[in-house]
Amino acid sequence: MKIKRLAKVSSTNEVARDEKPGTIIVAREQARGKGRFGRVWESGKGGLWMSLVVVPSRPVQEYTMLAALAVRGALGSGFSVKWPNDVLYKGKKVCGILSEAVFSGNKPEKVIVGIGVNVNNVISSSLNAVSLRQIRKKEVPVDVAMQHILGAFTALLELSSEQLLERYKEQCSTLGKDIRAATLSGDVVGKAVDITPEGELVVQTTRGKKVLQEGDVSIL
Ligand code: BT5
Repeated sequence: MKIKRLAKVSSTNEVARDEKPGTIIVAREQARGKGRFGRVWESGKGGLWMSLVVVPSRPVQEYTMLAALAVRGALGSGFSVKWPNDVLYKGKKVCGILSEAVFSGNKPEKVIVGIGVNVNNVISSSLNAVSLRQIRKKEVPVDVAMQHILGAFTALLELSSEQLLERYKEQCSTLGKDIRAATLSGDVVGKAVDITPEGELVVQTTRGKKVLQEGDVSIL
């Protein structure tokens, strides 16, 4: 893949919309880094803010799973995947992923896989977040983190959808836990029991199973 390095952008996911599959946009800083549902993603200097433009050969949610597994794999033990799009260290968010499909008419033209990792950047104390520098107690080279993640991502692209789902389920720390999921249509409380092939979370509640397409999960 061709890497384009930029200084300051609005959001690497936005810049990536104009790029061809096979391109990676990486920026030192984002003025309007974004999360899901238009949330603000803090993206000061020293973090890894990148977007991979890929051919849409899989459903978009599979790229989020792939990216989460790649980051977890690259960072090593102690890190865990939280459904649907986070990598955590001791319950604190070190990475968030935002995958977006770009359509030409009703045909997906490309998928943009946005990966944000707190490496050496300063994070607001109001966030339940942590950086690699805080964890390792020293500066971590952003480029090295990026190369490890890209290597892991490329290797995972070899997995079939079934293998990817199995791997994701093995690594997903949300599964098997009693949770509360804040969804767009209200809170769901129960035990996280499965992930569907579509990447949805299955929650066993006192009133039967609920299948969630999105949500912010807290462990009870
Ligand atoms: C995400 O959304 O976690 C997706 C974040 C994706 C960021 C990357 S950076 C490269 C690319 N370009 C972009 O513009 N975006 C992608 P979500 O699950 O909705 O979580 C957002 C929430 O995480 C916010 O509402 C905050 O509570 C919290 N947050 C914001 N900045 C953070 C940070 N740097 N570290 C940890 N948590 C943060």
